[in-house]
Amino acid sequence: MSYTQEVLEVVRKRNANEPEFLQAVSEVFESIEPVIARQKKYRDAKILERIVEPERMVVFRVPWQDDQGNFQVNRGFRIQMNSAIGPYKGGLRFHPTVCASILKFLAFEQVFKNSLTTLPMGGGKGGSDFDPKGKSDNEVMRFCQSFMTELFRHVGPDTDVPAGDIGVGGREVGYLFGQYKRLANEFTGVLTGKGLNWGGSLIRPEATGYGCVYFAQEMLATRNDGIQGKVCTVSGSGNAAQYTAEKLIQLGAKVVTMSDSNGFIHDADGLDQEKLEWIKDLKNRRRGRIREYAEKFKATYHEGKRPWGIPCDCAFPCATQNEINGEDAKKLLQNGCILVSEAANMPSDPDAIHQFVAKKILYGPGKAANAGGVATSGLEMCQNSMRLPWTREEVDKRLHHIMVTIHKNAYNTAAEYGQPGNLVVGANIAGFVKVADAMLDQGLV
Ligand code: NDP
Ligand code: 2IT
Repeated sequence: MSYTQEVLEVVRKRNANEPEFLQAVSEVFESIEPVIARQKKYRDAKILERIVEPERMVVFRVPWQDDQGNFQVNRGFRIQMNSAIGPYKGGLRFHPTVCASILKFLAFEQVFKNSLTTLPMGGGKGGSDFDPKGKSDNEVMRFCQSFMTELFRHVGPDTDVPAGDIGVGGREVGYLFGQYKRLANEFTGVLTGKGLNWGGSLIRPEATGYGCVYFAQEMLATRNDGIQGKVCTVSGSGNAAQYTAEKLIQLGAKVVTMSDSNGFIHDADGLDQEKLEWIKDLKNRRRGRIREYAEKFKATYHEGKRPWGIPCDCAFPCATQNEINGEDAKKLLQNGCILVSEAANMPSDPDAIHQFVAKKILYGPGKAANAGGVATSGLEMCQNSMRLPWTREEVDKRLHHIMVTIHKNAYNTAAEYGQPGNLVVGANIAGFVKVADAMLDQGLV
């Protein structure tokens, strides 16, 4: 049994009830096998055993009061996974499914993703099983204040810098920041994704989606192809999905689907900026359901279904983990899909990934393709430290350059390890080596 497999066995035993975490670890370990085989130093220093163990996990009670005056209790988490190359950095997710397994998988992915961005950021993730759906702004505010009342002692601009993820957007970051500021008596860049009037960076809201499309352009360029005119399916209708669709529309692609957890809409004519603005208002302000799109525009609504059966050239999963399974992958491939660029984290399950890699389509795994979000968070931290804001053009130019660099790094690393075009292997190896070498440099940490 190889060293990688030995450690994986131990990880499986120790975390038997954490399927998402085990899925993420298995994928990375499978990819880095050739590096581990070549380099005895990682085994000698037990780097794999260390890298799967969070440096620290904080779990806490979040008591709050709803609008009726009833007491409510949720569970809060922060996983501080790895600080070898910088302060812990990663989003907060508020969703009823949040648990240790999901946050550990996200924190683990974040370590390698942040390493790929070229910026000095370690990996972390946090959140709560709180469900913001159907809650009033006041309820969300009270929840966020209670959440930060505990979290504030564990975070800081040089320690751990959270941001948004599912269920955490500008509104939540605002309430969290306000409470941090009261408790710490400091105005610092402790969170990213802040409002533009109080330390936020231009392009941060757009960055995950725009970056994912820039990554897709880089993949297409390796085959002398471009995004213009491509029929694209997008899942989700939140932050990542909205700005993936926006950049695709700007570049002349045809976006034919969007979804939420209840179903998807199919607009065969394609979305334009006006229809997209309507969706932004629906989701960000009115907080309605995607079904309403089909009542307003000429489109069909498919309750309880995902959009992967709709024929497309390119697919952009922008909702959640494991939203593309083996069956979905088969449909996509049968319908002639040539590219999958992941704005979501781990949206393709292992069966789907193996099919995409085997068929040699252009496949951009989340930790590379969606790294533009956290990279622009890194740019927000940089602007906060300088106390100087950059223009929209400046941030967008840097984001674009970072996505080109991530693609080049993953592409070249895959070729170096004898698997040309396999960006799963390329991204995992490139992300891993930088962190592992930093851990070696820093001794037994
Ligand atoms: P949002 O909360 O803004 O939007 C999430 C979208 O995904 C909503 O349309 C939501 O539908 C849908 N969704 C959530 N859970 C499920 C589910 N279990 N099944 C089906 N649909 C679901 O979150 P983001 O757009 O920020 O996040 C989307 C993905 O992008 C996540 O995987 C996240 O980790 C990833 N990501 C986000 C980044 C960021 O900066 N925000 C950066 C990098 C990655 P509904 O409203 O019905 O719940
Ligand atoms: O998954 C992710 O990279 C994010 N949710 C963004 C994290 C961040 O710190 O901007």
